[in-house]
Amino acid sequence: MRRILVIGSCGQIGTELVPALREKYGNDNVIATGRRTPPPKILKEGGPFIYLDALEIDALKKVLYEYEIDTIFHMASILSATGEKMPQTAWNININGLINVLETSRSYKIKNVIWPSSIAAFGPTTPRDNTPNTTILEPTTMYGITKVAGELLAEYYYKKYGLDTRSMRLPGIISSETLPGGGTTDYAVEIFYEAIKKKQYTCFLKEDTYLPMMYMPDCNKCMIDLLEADNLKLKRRVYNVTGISFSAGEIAAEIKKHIPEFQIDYEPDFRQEIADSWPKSIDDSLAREEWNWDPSYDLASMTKDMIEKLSKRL
Ligand code: AKB
Repeated sequence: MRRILVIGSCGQIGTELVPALREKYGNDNVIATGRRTPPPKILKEGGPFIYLDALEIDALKKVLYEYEIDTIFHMASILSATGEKMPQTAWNININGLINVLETSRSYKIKNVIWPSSIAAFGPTTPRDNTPNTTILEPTTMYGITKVAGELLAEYYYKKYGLDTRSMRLPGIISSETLPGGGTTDYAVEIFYEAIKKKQYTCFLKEDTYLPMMYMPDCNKCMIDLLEADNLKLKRRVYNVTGISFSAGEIAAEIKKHIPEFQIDYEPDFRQEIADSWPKSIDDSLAREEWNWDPSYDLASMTKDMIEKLSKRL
């Protein structure tokens, strides 16, 4: 049985990934950690939770040793929009945190490190439709720069030290438990909360902005499937993955089918430029071929499920 450390587990993905990992690997085998944010009930009560800052390498070493960790999910990251407000902090957390994880993993003989990259690794010079796995990586955001540097670092540790690093370039993640914070794709989550609570949403991207997205249950599946994939079948360390591509107008129209009074207007801000530098759709055929990546949700089923879950809670 694995002993898993999830760094940055109080964020949008971590709060749903940890319960999924606990279900598969056992509650006590998944150690959830957060830097400062008090953990949600589900993390605290479902198994071990400790405070850990990946920037503090000695604290990280102690946790790996004391909890006999063999697998790490490194989820702590500053996202694209916040990264543009504080680029130096984004570099510090995203890159120095990652280097600490890679270094300690190398010396503590960790079996697997899963570290998500992002569609933000692409930039305006990348082909935007059906973006291939291997293509131009010239991002124009600090977040994107940290993702490209991180991909190269993870690959470097694999080649030089044999550390089994695995990454997926995540698109925008849509989830119902914890709101995302500081990303460009956040609108696709906020829109559901506002549609249910106020029947109105002002979107910070234009109506015809297409971005690749994925629903949270598929994201959990993606993380676990890549972790469990046979290394002999993996021909690379970083994979494109995607679920659904839609525009802001299309998701609004889908929500309207369930909430006919819902109204949307568009007031694009600085995040529009970030969105315009990212792909509209992703070619994830290599992930499908090499580790059977196969997401389940489309726009209609994701929207229905989000509305059902949030309507009960809000
Ligand atoms: C963001 O919008 O910054 C993130 C991402 C696509 O990596 N959700």
